[in-house]
Amino acid sequence: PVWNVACDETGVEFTDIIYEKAEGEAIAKITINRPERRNAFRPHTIKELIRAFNDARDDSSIGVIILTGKGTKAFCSGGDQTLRSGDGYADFENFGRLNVLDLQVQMRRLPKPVIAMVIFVIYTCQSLLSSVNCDMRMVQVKFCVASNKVAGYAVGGGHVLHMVCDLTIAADNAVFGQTGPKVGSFDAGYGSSIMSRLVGPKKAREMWFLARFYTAQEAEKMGLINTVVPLEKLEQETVKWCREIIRNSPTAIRVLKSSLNAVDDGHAGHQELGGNATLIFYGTEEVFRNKLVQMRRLPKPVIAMVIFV
Ligand code: 2NE
Repeated sequence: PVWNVACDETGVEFTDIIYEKAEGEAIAKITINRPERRNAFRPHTIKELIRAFNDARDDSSIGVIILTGKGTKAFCSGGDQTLRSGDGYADFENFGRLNVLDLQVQMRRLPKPVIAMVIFVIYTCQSLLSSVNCDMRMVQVKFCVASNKVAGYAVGGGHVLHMVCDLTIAADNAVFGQTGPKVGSFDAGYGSSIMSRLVGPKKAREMWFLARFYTAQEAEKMGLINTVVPLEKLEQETVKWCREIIRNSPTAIRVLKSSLNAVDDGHAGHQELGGNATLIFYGTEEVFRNKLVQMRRLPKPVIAMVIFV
């Protein structure tokens, strides 16, 4: 696709992420843009991610959202460890409040599929690229594979983000794992419960207690991700999955997503599923008839006065 840079209703430019929409297609792409920190997120990054996901949710022309990381090395390496203090994570515009759990909830409840793309490599060695007269992407990929050093890390809180996504498509250089217990942190929320659902309780214990890293092939085998594709095919394959999803009924997908989550999400899951039922009900002729009857029964205007005490 042709990706056009997008913004949200605030019009304020993004700094920590790149937000794009595919021209003429129902796909949005959100890229964490802090490659110098292996795409670690700070509070400001999370605020921008929340803004972009909100926009993609409200834009009725968007049916599916890709989440990925910028650069050669990582999808996301979790919370920015340089910003940690006794107050949590704090950056220039914040006291210690990372809000990443809010982002996870938002992604989980978003009525459109979110696909983690781990990771799209753009090698930025300009001299190498300009010196060779052939397909740039192939040059990038061959160089990275030959160097045998590149790995698309989805680790720590970045690993949790991919788990919260509905689907994960990984390049064959991707690496997955939790690092929290090594660096004095943990995610005992979705980071534990969703993982246990995905890979089973024993494997989840292994992942958290030992804090090892796993290859894309191992991750696929344990059900942590959906598929592994060669690096050079990653975006192509991810877009192919997006197009297949978009061809199907958005309402069916919306209700299925909330239904697949409902059993794990308790009251909140029930509420999400129930909200979808109401939405569908509002489109029925039965509601229209009720509204007419109700309006006819009201002889005088009724004014609600709501008092905040
Ligand atoms: C990701 C990984 C394995 C990559 O290793 P490598 O060897 O490819 O890169 P390197 O040299 O470690 O990192 C390159 C630069 O990125 C910074 C590094 O400090 C380094 O900076 P310079 O020395 O070049 O200045 N960097 C990497 N990850 C960072 C991070 N998360 N925060 C700040 N700077 C980071 C390797 O870098 C790694 O293991 N990174 C740390 C992963 C980690 O422990 N993340 C936090 C887990 S806790 C969490 O995310 C969390 C949670 O548990 C609960 C709630 C919210 C968040």
